[in-house]
Amino acid sequence: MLNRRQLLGAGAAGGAALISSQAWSKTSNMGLPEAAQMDSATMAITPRPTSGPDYNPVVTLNGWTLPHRMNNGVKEFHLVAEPVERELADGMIAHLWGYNGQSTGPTIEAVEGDRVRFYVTNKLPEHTTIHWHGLILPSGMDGVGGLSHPGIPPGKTFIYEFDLTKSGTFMYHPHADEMVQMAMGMMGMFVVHPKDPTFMPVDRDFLIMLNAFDIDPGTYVPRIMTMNDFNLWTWNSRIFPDIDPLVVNKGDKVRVRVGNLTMTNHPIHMHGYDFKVTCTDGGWVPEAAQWPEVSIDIPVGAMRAYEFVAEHLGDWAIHCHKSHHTMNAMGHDVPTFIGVDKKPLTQKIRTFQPEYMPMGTAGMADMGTMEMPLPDNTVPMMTGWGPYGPIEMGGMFSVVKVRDGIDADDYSDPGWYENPPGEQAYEWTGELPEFASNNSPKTLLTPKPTSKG
Ligand SMILES: [Cu+2]
Repeated sequence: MLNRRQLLGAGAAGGAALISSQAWSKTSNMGLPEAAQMDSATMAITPRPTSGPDYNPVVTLNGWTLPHRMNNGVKEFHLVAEPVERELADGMIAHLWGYNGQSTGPTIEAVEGDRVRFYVTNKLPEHTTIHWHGLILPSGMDGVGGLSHPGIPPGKTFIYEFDLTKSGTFMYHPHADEMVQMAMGMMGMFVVHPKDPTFMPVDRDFLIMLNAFDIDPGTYVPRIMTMNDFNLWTWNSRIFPDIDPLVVNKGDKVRVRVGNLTMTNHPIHMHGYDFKVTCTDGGWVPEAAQWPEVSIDIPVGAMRAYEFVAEHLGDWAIHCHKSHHTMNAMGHDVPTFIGVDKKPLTQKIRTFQPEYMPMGTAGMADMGTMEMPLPDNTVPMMTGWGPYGPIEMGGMFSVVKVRDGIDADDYSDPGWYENPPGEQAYEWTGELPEFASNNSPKTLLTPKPTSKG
């Protein structure tokens, strides 16, 4: 009979310590599951399952779901922690750490009641672990290096195995040299579908992981010591204008699940709709307790899901409402010049530097149109063109595109929304009516106090 080492391959010796005899008895001789790899930031649509409970797979913007195999009734996955190259946007590559070829890592999808087994291979230059954020599991499977189990040394494969006792939205990330490994991009989402397919079904189920990097323009590797002043605010390690749109058919019931593994909170604001918070990382919110929002704050280390029925056609912005988080790389030490006449100074500087261009006198919107030479491997601070001009955004921004007649499995970009006649703001060219202001005698409701003798 084969021993454990032969079954798992030479790299698994360290992992054997994790395997309980009970768990081991369920593992059959299938060797390591294939470690699927993804080489691009293209959204991959997962087909519905063909066996087991039915569920509607989630759609990870610019991401994918990790395939699994069944082994004696256990769902087996193979995650590989490794250095990766991630295209943050067209024209900008980041050298990150991630899983199976990408950062963020692939989404894990399984069903409530499943037993899951994760083979985790460490191809990083230092040890790592995986913490299954929000899942209820045995203490020794919780992935806190040094507390739950020893760190996974470079070159080794460990096994995590546990039952999925509840459905909901969870995350995974290292709990070993966490500051470095998370600043380098190691994180992913973990969705557990309800075993009852009639429990809170939706037609479209989108997934966004909020993350952030500090990468100087022209460089490739994040600065890992940054605590607050990140310069790239990303969704699934991607920035506007290259974050996938959320494409929706009119009338669809839509869920958006958002997880936050950055160093600050993000108020996610969606235009055109109000919606209800239906799930937190603690579980589903009963209908009577669901509260309406138009901006939902996602705390650090937390997840929220919200739902709405897509009744309103159009192109609706969805973004973080911290305005610095809808900008790409910028210098934060730029002084404010609004209202300052820089002409005399500009003339003086131009005698030494003829190409000098003053900026920011009327605001910073000119950044959206400027075609200034940038260092290699960066993107403009605000960018992206819509049908009516520059959108002047970056970072955590995308568009919810609600259209008539989109097929159930179609997530391709339908282009820009054409506003029906009479439904778009337009320029007034007539004479302006005289607006009363509150210093007009007509609008003074409270008579001024008169001095009485
Ligand atoms: Cu934000």
